[in-house]
Amino acid sequence: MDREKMEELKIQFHRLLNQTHEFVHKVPPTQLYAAIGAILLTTLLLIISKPAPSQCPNENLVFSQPCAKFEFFENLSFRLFKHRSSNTIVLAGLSGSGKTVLYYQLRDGSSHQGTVTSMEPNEGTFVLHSEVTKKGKVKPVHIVDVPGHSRLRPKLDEFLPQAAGVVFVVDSVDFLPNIRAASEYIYEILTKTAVVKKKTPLLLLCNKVDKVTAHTKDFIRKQLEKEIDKLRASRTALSSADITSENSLGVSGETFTFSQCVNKVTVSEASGLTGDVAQLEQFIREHVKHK
Ligand SMILES: Nc1nc2c(ncn2[C@@H]2O[C@H](COP(=O)(O)OP(=O)(O)OP(=O)(O)O)[C@@H](O)[C@H]2O)c(=O)[nH]1
Ligand SMILES: [Mg+2]
Repeated sequence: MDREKMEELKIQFHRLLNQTHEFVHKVPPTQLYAAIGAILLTTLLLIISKPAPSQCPNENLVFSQPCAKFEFFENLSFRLFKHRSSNTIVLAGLSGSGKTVLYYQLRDGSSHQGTVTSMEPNEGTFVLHSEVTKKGKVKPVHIVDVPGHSRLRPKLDEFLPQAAGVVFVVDSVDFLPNIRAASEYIYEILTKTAVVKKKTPLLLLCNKVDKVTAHTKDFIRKQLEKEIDKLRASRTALSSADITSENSLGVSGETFTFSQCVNKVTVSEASGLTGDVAQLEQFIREHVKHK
């Protein structure tokens, strides 16, 4: 009885094989190769889509070999099949506002006191220092610290299109003498097409609050709004002059407030020097979600 069943199965199998053979011969070879290629690629991507947890420990250097390999294929698969959510946060602001100190606080949990004016963007992909001991899936963040020197600011354009968020660092102590320059820089960022189109969220981070002479974040916000309003009026009047913005700002006929921006603008405080960066980390995690 069993033998009979085996024979029957064999016959059915051969029939199926013949049918497949016939079908394959009917299909044009190009279509066949494309189908095989698609199957192989999908299988490959499925196999490598996630590393074993042991391959990606919560370490600062995510470019250890297995993770680098994983990142490469992850990038590839996301680019091919879906829009990859960005993990880039850009730190911008005037020279001396404290961007590099904040960068080190986020990365190492220390201020690396005595930083000098940066001549190159500081860039790295790492697990935030405060999250290193966290268990589970902690997503590394790509932080870019763009120097405030006016000659290096065009570097910002390289990073803005891929930014999940922009942090504009303000020196809360030396705020008033630099208000014009800070407002011009913020105006420039808020009118960039890359920011307007993608509605990139902006955090105005009032830094150096450890100093008693630091201005409050509400004062800083209001003063910046007033200054940007003046700037907007003069820019509109001079629209045919060389200072042209990529996009207009706010609502015409109304006094400028950050709430009029197409992107979300929030204000919070920090002290890079003393490691008070909780509000900055909150902003980062709001826009670079864990996996
Ligand atoms: N009191 C105080 N000083 C700070 C704080 N953060 C930075 N500083 C000081 O401010 C100065 C400038 O800090 P940096 O981080 O180098 O400034 P930056 O924004 O990177 O400047 P550029 O590279 O020129 O664009 C340094 O002397 C820091 O020690 C802070 O939170 N509190
Ligand atoms: Mg710097």
